[in-house]
Amino acid sequence: MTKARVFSGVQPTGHLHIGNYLGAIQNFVRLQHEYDCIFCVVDLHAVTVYQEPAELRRKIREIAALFIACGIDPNVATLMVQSSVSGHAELGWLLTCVTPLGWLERMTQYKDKSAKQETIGAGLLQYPVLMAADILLYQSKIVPVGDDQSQHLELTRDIAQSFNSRYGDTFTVPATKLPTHGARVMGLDDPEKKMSKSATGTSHAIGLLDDLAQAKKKIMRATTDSNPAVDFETMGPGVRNLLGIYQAFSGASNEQMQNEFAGLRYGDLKKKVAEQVAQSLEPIQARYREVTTGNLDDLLRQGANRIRPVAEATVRLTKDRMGLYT
Ligand code: ATP
Ligand code: LTN
Repeated sequence: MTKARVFSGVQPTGHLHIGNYLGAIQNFVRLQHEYDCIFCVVDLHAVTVYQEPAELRRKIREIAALFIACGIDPNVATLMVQSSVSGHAELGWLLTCVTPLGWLERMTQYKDKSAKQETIGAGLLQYPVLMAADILLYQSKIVPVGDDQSQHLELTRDIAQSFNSRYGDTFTVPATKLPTHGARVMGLDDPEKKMSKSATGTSHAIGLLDDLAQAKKKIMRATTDSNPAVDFETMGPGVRNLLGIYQAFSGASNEQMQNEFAGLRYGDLKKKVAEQVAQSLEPIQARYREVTTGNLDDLLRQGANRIRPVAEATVRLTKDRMGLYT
């Protein structure tokens, strides 16, 4: 029996942090043996805001190397860069033409990102249609992402269903796969805000490649609340976030969390979280240093070559359904 397809993408912007790992990449690693997985560095999404060209190229390789360092086996899953398969952009256009503008204007990520910019590129509005194209291009069934992407996944399903009902069955309607713990890791300095690559605070995020002593210090400085010790009934968002990070990295059950942390003073809670994070990041950083750039380019090219025929078949089918010239 053929395995169901999984697709997900990560943008080559900024440094990957533990939110990206716990929200998405940890699930990539878990799913790779059970499904036919494609993990993609989505560089076409990155250029919806200006990227310095040489830096962008460096970042693309950094993300691909981190995928491998986190445990994705390029002999098992397909690793690729979005812009090396032209079907992403092509299907993106075809789907743009069946997407009402109002659906895109409602997207909260668009509203947040456009509010921060003086001039807004049209690509920022179209961004979720390109994401839908990424997913639908490979007839993906499952899309592992963090919770911030749930709205974009709903839109993807709406676009697929609306195309299917207008032109006949064409696309698989995909399901969102969130992790049980770590679906929304919050900023250490401000637990009301999602941990983000683009935030500027020095103690906001823990990068996967952060110096481990620095990473521990950031956790020791994390915002908590005015209680002295962990109380599962009354804890605020900062404490909940630290416990969530611990549970997502360690895989501890709710009962184990209760036993280990109930009544623990915040200083000791932070020490345990800091140790757990350092212990989990250490092997990732060691593997990252072993991944070589030369091989990486070959792997990414092979990944794209292997999967391109699937993309071409979907674009051909879509064009055919729409009455375009194939
Ligand atoms: P930014 O962190 O700047 O908002 P992004 O979310 O746009 O970046 P990506 O690198 O493309 O960036 O995200 C990769 C994956 O990481 C996505 O599946 C996303 O849902 C997930 N993710 C991002 N931030 C978090 C977070 N704080 N907690 C859990 N998952 C996250
Ligand atoms: N929009 C996502 C990145 C992304 C993606 C995708 C995720 C682009 N295409 C396809 C899953 C499937 C983000 O900003 N995190």
